[in-house]
Amino acid sequence: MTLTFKKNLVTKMLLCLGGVVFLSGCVNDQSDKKYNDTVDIPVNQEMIAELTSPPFVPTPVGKRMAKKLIVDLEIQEREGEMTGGVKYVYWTFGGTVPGSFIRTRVGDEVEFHLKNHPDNKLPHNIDLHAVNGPGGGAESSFVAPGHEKVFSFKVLNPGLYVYHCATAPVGMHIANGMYGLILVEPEGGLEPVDKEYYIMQGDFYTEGKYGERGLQAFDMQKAINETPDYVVFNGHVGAMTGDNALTAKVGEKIRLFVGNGGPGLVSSFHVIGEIFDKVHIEGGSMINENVQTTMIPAGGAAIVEFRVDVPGTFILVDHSIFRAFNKGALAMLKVEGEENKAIYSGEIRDGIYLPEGGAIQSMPTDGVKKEKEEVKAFTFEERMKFGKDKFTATCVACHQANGQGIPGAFPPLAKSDYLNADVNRAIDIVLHGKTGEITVNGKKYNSVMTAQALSDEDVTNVLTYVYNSWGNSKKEVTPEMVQAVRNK
Ligand code: HEC
Ligand SMILES: [Cu+2]
Repeated sequence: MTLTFKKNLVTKMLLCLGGVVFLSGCVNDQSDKKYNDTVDIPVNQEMIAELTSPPFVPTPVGKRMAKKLIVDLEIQEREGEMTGGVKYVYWTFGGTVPGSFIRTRVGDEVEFHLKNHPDNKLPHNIDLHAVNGPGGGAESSFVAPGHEKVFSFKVLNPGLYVYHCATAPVGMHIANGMYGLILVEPEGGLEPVDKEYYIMQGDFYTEGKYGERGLQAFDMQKAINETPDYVVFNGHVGAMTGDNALTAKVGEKIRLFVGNGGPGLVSSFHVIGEIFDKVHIEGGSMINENVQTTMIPAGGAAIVEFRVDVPGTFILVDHSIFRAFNKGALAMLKVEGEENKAIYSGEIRDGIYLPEGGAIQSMPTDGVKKEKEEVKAFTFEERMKFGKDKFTATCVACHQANGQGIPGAFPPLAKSDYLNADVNRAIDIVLHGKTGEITVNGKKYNSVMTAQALSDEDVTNVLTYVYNSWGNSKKEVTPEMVQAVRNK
């Protein structure tokens, strides 16, 4: 890495000598010097990075020297609750949305270990906006389920940065929750404060409308149209309200690390009843003061700081206000302590801003599946019903809710000539997965379908459902047919 930088420098010097003076680098020795100092900060010791789940952040770097920092991040695809009775399959960095918070300092050399849990269905990768390198690490970190990738980078620029998955279809991976924040503190650390929290906004696109119960599939068309059903802080409605509200005491200095994963919307971040004393605009080095609302772009961040002067419940919102009261973009900061009538004489009652049906929910953290005895289908109707459930749980992430697939990435199952031509081949694909080029309805696909760990009964049901839906050839698959292919 150091070598490449040296080479860039040489090139730059040659350009300067050649009389190309419009390059600011030629006249600005100061910034070059600072840059080289950062690149050359030595790292002698190794340290395992502390990673935290939102809304918490790791210990500040303080005065510590630059180190080799080992980051161990596991990708988990897991079902969670968007709001009361509404289930969603989240794709996560570290089991939460947003993903684990990573805290570094300038000069650290990060050795990144990205692990894709063997129970996952899809390959993923990571693009960290704090990286100087192709794809922000994405090109070196593409990892299949059951594998681990390692790459490393030198932390050069201080600031608050977004990281996200950049695997095709990129928008879909981000929409399912694959984003988080990495903080790069300057030498000597950020100024100490009393409380720090981690908040990240995201928009979600579901088949059903807001509050519609049951497991909700991702809706690609709504995502393309940028019309989310949910806009939330920290992955689901009510992640930081009621008993899960953020807390502080009167007189404390609060620092919020606020990110926006998108994928679609820009956030107008605002705390009702507070003024930001300081905002690190866009997470960079410029500081603005006395700010009411700060813009956080999709794929961007901001650090906001304020002192809480009086007790009460302060509501954090995206000030595109229907998102707050009708789509979930609302959190609470509860401040306890002495009243100060000189600053504010009045009363804010807890809970008045809760949107209808905004019950407090948390994402399950155990990830343990209950073993149930398999219920066998006796009739065609039962096969269709069980098959539909299995399809929704297993195939829908790639082939989509109506089997339409995603152009260029996942082939359609609806009216698929490839599917309808050969039932044994379809059984084989579901049992063993598929790679290599295939042509479906005149379009070429060359990708990977991972083997699905399904029983003969499951395969029978899911393929019966697929063959008898969306204009397909209405074949009925039997367990005997599946068994024959399995034993081949
Ligand atoms: C991880 C994403 C993924 C999941 C989950 C998945 N598939 Fe696939 N599927 C693919 C990809 C990618 C291909 C194309 C493979 C290739 O290019 O060789 C494919 C191909 C197929 C094909 C043949 C092509 C066609 O369109 O007719 C069938 C049939 C199929 N899948 C059925 C299923 C069924 C049924 C399930 C659920 C039990 C499922 N798949 C789950 C990604 C997936
Ligand atoms: Cu991903």
